[in-house]
Amino acid sequence: MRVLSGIQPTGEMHIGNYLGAAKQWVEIQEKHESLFMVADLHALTVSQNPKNLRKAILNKVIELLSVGLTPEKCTIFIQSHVKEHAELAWIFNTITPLADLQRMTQYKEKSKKHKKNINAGLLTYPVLMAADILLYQTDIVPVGKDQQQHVELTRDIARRFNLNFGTAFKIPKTILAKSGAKIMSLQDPKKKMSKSDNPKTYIGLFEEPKMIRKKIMAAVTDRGKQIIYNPQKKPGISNLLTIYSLFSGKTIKSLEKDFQHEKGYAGFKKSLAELLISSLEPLRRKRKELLKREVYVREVLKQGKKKAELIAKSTTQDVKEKMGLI
Ligand code: ATP
Ligand code: LTN
Repeated sequence: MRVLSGIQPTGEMHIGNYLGAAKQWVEIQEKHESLFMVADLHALTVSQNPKNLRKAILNKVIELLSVGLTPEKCTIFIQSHVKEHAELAWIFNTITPLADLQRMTQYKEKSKKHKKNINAGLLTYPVLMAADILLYQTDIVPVGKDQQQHVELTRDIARRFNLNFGTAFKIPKTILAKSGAKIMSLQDPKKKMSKSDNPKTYIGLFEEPKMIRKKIMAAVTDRGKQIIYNPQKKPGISNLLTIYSLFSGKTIKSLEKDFQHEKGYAGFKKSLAELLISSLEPLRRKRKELLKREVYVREVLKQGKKKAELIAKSTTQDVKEKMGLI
């Protein structure tokens, strides 16, 4: 089984990204041949400041290494370092109906949000994502719910190519995180935690202990005093219980029991803040260390590019031959 996933070099990773995506990636690299990439070409579909982007790309690689991806167990690379992504995306553009792209939810949402920059790349974003996935003959794509529609489109593109020109691609499947697929905002537990929101609404993975305490103590909770899981009636405390459970490995039922004699939320929140601080401490330490090792990080990327390129070149060669390019 081969696995591939990607993350854009935007914003700072938070506990939602970790519990919903990155934590699974760390487990997957133990079991399957895995490739993880920083989708820098995708990030260009909204306007970027070149100086900031340059920093953000390396930062994202450092974050991925800090959460536990390791070059001994998986391939870590930058999308634009492997030219075949852009090449195959062009080819896929010619077999993708415009109407399929126009009905994508992310395209509709982003073109509303970035009214002054509705560029062609925003529309063809999923075609590039299809190239990312299909280049590597990927079996499994672990992503959050928001990206599922793009993987469906990828499957359509693969089937269409195979039918018209002969079988060149595997048909990939999505896997979603079982629990933690949707961690909610600390300030509005009806909304998902999101890195483009106000920093008060999320806990960054590398945040200082003082800030973690402050944000958890200020998290919006519900009426009443009991620590009970009920997402409808008590969305705030339920979200905090989910986070507690995923970081401690304890079930929500046993946490309810542990805290049944509490006379308010303060004790529970304090305990959660300390749990987060100690769980995130190794990640924070690893990141600090990696920030001083740019040569190593660049070497990881060089090796990643080499490994990825080998597979990407062989697929592209086959595709070109099948299409009649000489
Ligand atoms: P943005 O705020 O810029 O939309 P984001 O926080 O939603 O960013 P992405 O970079 O789009 O994060 O997503 C990276 C991965 O994390 C994706 O697989 C996505 O599904 C997952 N993810 C994002 N937010 C959450 C969340 N609140 N809970 C669980 N998983 C999440
Ligand atoms: N669109 C994804 C990032 C991404 C990706 C991919 C994920 C780019 N290419 C290929 C899986 C497979 C996002 O915004 N989270």
